[in-house]
Amino acid sequence: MVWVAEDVDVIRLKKMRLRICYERATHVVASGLAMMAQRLPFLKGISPLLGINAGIPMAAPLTVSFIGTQALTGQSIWIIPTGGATNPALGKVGEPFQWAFITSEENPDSVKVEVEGPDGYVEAIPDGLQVIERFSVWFIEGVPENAGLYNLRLTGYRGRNFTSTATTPYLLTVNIDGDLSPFEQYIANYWEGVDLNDQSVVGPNADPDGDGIENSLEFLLDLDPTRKETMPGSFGLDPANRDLLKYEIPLNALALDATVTFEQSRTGHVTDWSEVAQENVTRTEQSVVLSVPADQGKALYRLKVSLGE
Ligand SMILES: [Ca+2]
Ligand SMILES: [Ca+2]
Repeated sequence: MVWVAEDVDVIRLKKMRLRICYERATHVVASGLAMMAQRLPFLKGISPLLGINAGIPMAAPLTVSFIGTQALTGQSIWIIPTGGATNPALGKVGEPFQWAFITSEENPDSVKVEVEGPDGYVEAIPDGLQVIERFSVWFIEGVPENAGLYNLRLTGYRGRNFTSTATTPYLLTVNIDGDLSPFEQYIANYWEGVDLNDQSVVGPNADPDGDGIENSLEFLLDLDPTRKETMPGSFGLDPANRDLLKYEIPLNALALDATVTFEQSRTGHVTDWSEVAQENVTRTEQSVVLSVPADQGKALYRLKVSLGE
C-alpha cells in the first residue's frame, strides 16, 4: 500500500532576491485510506478500563436469583471471567483468540456485545470474533482481523434476543496487537480513542492542525501533527558551489522507508510536473537535499512523500 501527499514549495528568483512561497496540493488515495482505517487501532496507550466487578469476581453475591434481583435486593447478576480470562484481554491479529465468562447466577440465554464508538456503544464485535455458548460457558472467540484496543460492553439476558432481566453490564478491554508501521506508531503517539477512527484527524492526507502540512509529511519531517508549524529546512546558494541553489530539509529517521522525491515545474500547471533527476537529490537518514542550478529563472519545486509498508 502506498499513499501520497504532496506539498509545493515555490521558489522564485528575482534579481538575485530569493523568495520562497509555500503552497499545498492534496492527493488522496482512496483505497489507501480505506485500508488505513482498518489497520489503525481504536484506542492506544490508555490505562486499562476495568469492569466494575473485574477485581472482585469471587465476592459476587451467590444467593440472589435472576429475576427481580435488582428491585428486591439492590444487587445484580455479575459477569465473571473464567478459565484464566483476563481484563484487559490480549490478542494478536491472525491468531486464535478466546475469552471465557460465566454469570454469578443462572446461565443467560443471550449475551449482547457492544463496542464503544464515536457515538457511544453500538451492538458490534471486532471483525473475526463472535460470541458463542458451550455448556453454560460463554466465549468471545475467533481470529481477530484488525489491530486495536476495543472497549466492549457485555450484558447477559435471561431471555433470548436480549429480553427479560439483564446482568450488570461488564466492561471488557480487548487489546489486539498488530504490527504498526512507523507512521501508524507516530499517529498513535498523538491521538487515542475515537480519533484514531477518524480519517479527517489521523489519515495520511489529513491536516488537523491546519498548518498546511499533511500528516504523512508531519511524520516525514518529524513535526507535531497537532500544532501549527512552518515548513522546516534551509534554502539558499550552496556555499560549496555558488552556481547551485541548495534546499536542505531535515527528516525523521523513523521515516527511512518513506520514498522522498522532488518534482519540478515551470508553470505549476497540474500536467507540468516532472521528477527531479536523482543526481540532484541527496537523501540521508537525517535529511534530504535538493541542488539545482541557480541561473534557471523561475522554477517551482514540490516535496513528495510516499509511505510504503
Ligand atoms: Ca498539519
Ligand atoms: Ca504541525
